[in-house]
Amino acid sequence: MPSGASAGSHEAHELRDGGERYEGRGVLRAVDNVMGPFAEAVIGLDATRQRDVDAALAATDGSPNLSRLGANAALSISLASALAAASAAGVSLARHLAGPGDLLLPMPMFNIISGGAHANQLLDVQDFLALPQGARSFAEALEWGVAVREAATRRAQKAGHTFATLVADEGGLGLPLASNRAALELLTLAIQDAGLRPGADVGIAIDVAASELYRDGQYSLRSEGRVLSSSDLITELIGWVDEFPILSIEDPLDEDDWDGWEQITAALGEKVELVGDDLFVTQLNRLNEGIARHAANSVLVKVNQNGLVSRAQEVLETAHAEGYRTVVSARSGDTEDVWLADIAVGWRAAQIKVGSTQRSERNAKWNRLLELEATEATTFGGPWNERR
Ligand code: 2PG
Ligand code: MG
Repeated sequence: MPSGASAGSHEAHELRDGGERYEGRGVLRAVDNVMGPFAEAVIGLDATRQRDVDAALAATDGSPNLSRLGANAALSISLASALAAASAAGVSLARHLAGPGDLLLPMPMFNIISGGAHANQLLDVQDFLALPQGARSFAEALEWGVAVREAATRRAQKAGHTFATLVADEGGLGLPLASNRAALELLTLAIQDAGLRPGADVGIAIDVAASELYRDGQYSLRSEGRVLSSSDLITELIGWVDEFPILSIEDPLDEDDWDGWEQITAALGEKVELVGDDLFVTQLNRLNEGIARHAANSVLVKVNQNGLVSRAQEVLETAHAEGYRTVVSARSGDTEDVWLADIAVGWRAAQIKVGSTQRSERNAKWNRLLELEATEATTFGGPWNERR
């Protein structure tokens, strides 16, 4: 099961063993819960009835956030059920999830430079991503993503970062740059170096992961030695949007700074995608609150934040029905499993983010998307393609 280093505090509960083994991160208790109470609850159920399987898991746990038996334990069975149903029908997981509907290949977002919890806080902003807004197919988008990633390495090395071949948790470059703006500059130049036009072929997305910067009502940009109020941070981000080809900002503010979220949505929501990750944590009640308050215009969907496949799907479908965009996402701790790619395609998410074009747990998912493009009847889409 995936696991995040910069997890939101409202996520479903991930059960770890504690103690000394694996520095407390073992999952033997979660495995016991899979083999014991959860197995008892689902053996004999029809795997094609995902909602029934998930309802049985939720009832067996009995807590609102799967904190008794573990969301990681529950999700392993919930996903296994979807995979079993697809396998029994002899179709891909993407096709099983879509039913008779169309398969949509999502617009990928490639992590190029990493900061925050994924790169020992070298920079405050966690992800600087390339978004190949002008690509006409997933295969072309992937080529462009790789080209930008490679160009960024060369540019960083030329600027004196000898160790720019070493990678952060999601395969991006971890660089001790002077400021967050310096990372935006480097990424813009790397897009050019790759022979692509910033803001036309490839734009920029960032994940501020601002909950990690928030203490006592203030945001601290430690790499720049600055402490900002919520409205100062909004002004700062508006400045970045004016200066750089930024199309998407994830978690610009803390997970409970609802007022700040309302303000930034009013200021930028018409021109920039504002994605709630820690804000919504793939939970329907939090998404509904965001919709009611006009906070954000897009939701990050991570199935392990919820713990149940059908409930994560309900969040994505509610977002689509309410005009919010969707970005399906891997975690910083992830495996070479590829079901996430099928989920994004089967659920018709607009975008997907699984890290960089380095590290096998990242490339496994990009490769699966290539495979789906080659073997299934799909269309490649995303908000930016439709706008062109
Ligand atoms: C995020 C994710 C993936 P983590 O914040 O969006 O980049 O990170 O899995 O550490 O929460
Ligand atoms: Mg995030």
